[in-house]
Amino acid sequence: MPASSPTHLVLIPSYNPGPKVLATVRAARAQWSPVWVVVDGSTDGSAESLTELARNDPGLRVLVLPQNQGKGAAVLHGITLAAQAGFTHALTMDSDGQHPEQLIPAFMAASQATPAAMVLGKPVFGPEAPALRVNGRKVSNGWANLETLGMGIGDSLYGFRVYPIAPLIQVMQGTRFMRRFDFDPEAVVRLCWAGVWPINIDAPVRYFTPQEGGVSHFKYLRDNVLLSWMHTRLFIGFVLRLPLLLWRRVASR
Ligand SMILES: Nc1nc2c(ncn2[C@@H]2O[C@H](COP(=O)(O)OP(=O)(O)O)[C@@H](O)[C@H]2O)c(=O)[nH]1
Ligand SMILES: [Mg+2]
Repeated sequence: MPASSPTHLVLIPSYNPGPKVLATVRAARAQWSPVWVVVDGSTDGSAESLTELARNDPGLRVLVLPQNQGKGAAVLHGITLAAQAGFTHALTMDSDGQHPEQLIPAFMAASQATPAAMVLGKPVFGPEAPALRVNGRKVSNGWANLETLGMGIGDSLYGFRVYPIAPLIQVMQGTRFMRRFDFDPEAVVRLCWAGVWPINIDAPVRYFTPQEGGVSHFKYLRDNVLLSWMHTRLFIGFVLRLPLLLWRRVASR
């Protein structure tokens, strides 16, 4: 029996996820109830197959956005409805089989023990992980730790994490960014600024070849331009908040 919670749900944003989506959602459901999937304007028939799966499973809810809006927008759609339904925390994970669904209970337990914090997955890469993705994130992590004055972000990009919903909605309502691939790093930095401290837990990440059913919508040039622009505006935000961050640093000693 999967663990079930009235406060913590699993939220899976999904955009043309490839052949692993049904197995991924089933594996998440085997660990947790409820699981919600936000189908983000997918054109691959996954909305239909997931809706069919949910028909016989009261622990699974499928929300369908008619047009693609981006990962952050899909998460915002899900957490807004989740908050209305009384949930306080959401574990986000990808729909393409890359994330360790067996760790859902441990991440939820960490969040339940410290509800004011966010619980961040710290990726443990296998030998198959592309060097470009492994090394590229070091740049984003360096910036994120500078922008938060070393509040302890283990990884800025990994989407396997538990967010407290109310501060995340508040942070997202305050900006028109964070709607696409800039969601994960901007969310951790802005939540740190809002006083939500990170807890880091190691979590393996899997990379699949296209033959194994691996799909990625990460576009190296487009998304790195998006991330560079994101860190530029976060750096400006950091400079403006420097007195607050320094004061908090001193006060926490
Ligand atoms: N890239 C992208 N992912 C989206 C979008 N909407 C939802 N997602 C989901 O966000 C997650 C991460 O996307 P993915 O392409 O796997 O990125 P990668 O794992 O970093 O290569 C997956 O679960 C996607 O299905 C979108 O518009 N673009
Ligand atoms: Mg992926």
